[in-house]
Amino acid sequence: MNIGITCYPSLGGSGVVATELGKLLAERGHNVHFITSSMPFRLGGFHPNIFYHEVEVNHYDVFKYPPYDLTLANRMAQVAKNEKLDILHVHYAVPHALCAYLAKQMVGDGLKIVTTLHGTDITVLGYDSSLSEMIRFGIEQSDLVTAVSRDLIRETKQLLQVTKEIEPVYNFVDKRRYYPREVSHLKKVFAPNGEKVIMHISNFRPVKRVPDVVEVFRLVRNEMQAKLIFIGEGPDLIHARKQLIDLGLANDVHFLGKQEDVAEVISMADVMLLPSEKESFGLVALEAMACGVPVVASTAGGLPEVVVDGESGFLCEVGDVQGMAERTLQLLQDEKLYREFSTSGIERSCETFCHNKIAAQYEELYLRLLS
Ligand code: GMT
Repeated sequence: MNIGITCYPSLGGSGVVATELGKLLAERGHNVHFITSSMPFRLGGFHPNIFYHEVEVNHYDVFKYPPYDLTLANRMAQVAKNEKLDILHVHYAVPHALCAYLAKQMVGDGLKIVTTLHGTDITVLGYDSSLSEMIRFGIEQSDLVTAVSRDLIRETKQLLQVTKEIEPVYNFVDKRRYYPREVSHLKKVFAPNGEKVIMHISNFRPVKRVPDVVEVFRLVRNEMQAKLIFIGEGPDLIHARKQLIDLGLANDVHFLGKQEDVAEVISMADVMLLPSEKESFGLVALEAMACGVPVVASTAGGLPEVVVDGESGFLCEVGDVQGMAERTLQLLQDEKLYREFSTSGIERSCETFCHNKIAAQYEELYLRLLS
């Protein structure tokens, strides 16, 4: 098949999933055309059947706001025609599903539009009345819609009164890269006295509840030697830094910033902490499980579909920092329990979220659409 993919190419779960899916589809023999505003950061390297079509937005004085959406739709239509695309798979409803709809109006019904909902396109933007009608329209007009968890489907239908069928297709992890790595050399640097490592990876936005991460760490640190590692960047990072200094914990935290490939870094963690307010899936939780790292997270959104409470991690109500700290300590202080959780997370990531299984699921949906 000739498959076009549009996503947000910079850091972020939806861009990661879209890019990794494109690479898998190319490995499986399809021609994959990325239509994005810049090179997707996870693309890396040379792939003989992956092509990149940049969306270049020109600036004219006549426009107060450069018309990115229209330029994207125009580029999608060009690529669809020139490359004879069968499928245009867009990740994130806004504006991508709408641009794809417009492109299809330009090239005709032969082009099939698949839209994948990732989370904030519904759980944040869906509440914005200046966008919600448009999001519903984009979903209804797509030939096929998928969402990364059942909880996201429930919320989409409830919030936007969408009648269209939405297929659940979970995110995946590539087992060839995500597995428990030997990282004693890194542990010597970041936890030189054998301290336990608690890790948080996110875009440090309010929905991630970064102050809860700091509070859980403080409660854990009261009981045992531990280090906190932050990966990623975002608006709440600066507040977390101040909070840690005020608590006298500045020497127990490492800020590693944005990391393009977290597969190795995650193996340094003993527990992955994800106390989010909203989380339609929680790719980081899955990546941690694949590396044998138990997760302590909130029960928000699709997290209970990823992490089995009491098996591959512990889930607590949003804001229950005391509970999260207790669960983290339980894991860190009970070696047998820790090993069981670690093994269970690895098995679950291989069975339910295996990269080949999910790529095949998308392939089947594409074929169903084309037949
Ligand atoms: O987590 C974010 O804020 C980034 C966001 C995105 O759009 O890239 O992530 C969303 O999509 C990811 C991939 O499907 C999911 O793993 C995240 O759970 C989801 N984020 C939220 O729902 C807040």
